[in-house]
Amino acid sequence: MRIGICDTTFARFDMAAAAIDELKNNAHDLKIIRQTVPGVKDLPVTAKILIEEENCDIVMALGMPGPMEKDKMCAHEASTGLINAQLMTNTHILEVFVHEDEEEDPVELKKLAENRAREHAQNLIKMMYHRKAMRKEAGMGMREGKEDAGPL
Ligand code: RDL
Ligand code: RDL
Ligand code: RDL
Repeated sequence: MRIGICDTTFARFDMAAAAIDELKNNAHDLKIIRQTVPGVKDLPVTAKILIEEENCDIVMALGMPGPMEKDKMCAHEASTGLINAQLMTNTHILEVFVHEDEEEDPVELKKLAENRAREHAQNLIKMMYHRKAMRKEAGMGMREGKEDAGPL
């Protein structure tokens, strides 16, 4: 399995390192190809290159949208780009975004970023190696990085 990881220098925490650590702890036959770019709007083409030129089977795109209105616009544009890249390549790109204003306390924000990156990495493992494990979580109110909402 070839796994593409793209991340940004804009982010205030190295989410890719956490994701890669989690992937390596949970699967052995994987090769990681990592590309770092300035910001979230640079992620879609990077993910597409990882798929088409580096033959990645799946990609994680990690980024941290800032708190300003223009940052949220940027994040939405990046997200749309990531969805386009998935549709153009028929390949999953897991969007791992942590909005800087999800937590006020920097210590909590760091924890959230680390946990969200790790939990999306676990999702990737389930999607690529253990489809039945993901099926078992259908409708269970799963979240990444914070407590699960849980089923109704
Ligand atoms: O292509 C170069 C930049 O335009 C690109 O890297 C942008 O994603 C950078 N960027 C912004 O210009 C901005 O206004 C980012 C944010 N906000 C942001 O909140 N998070 C980012 N990049 O990762
Ligand atoms: O690609 C991995 C995730 O980015 C993707 O599964 C998202 O759809 C997850 N997601 C959010 O990131 C979010 O902020 C979801 C919601 N909100 C939501 O309200 N409902 C979802 N997913 O099903
Ligand atoms: O229900 C509370 C949160 O799930 C909700 O506020 C989400 O929108 C938070 N969130 C993001 O803002 C985001 O960019 C989530 C993700 N990404 C995500 O990938 N997974 C989440 N929440 O569970």
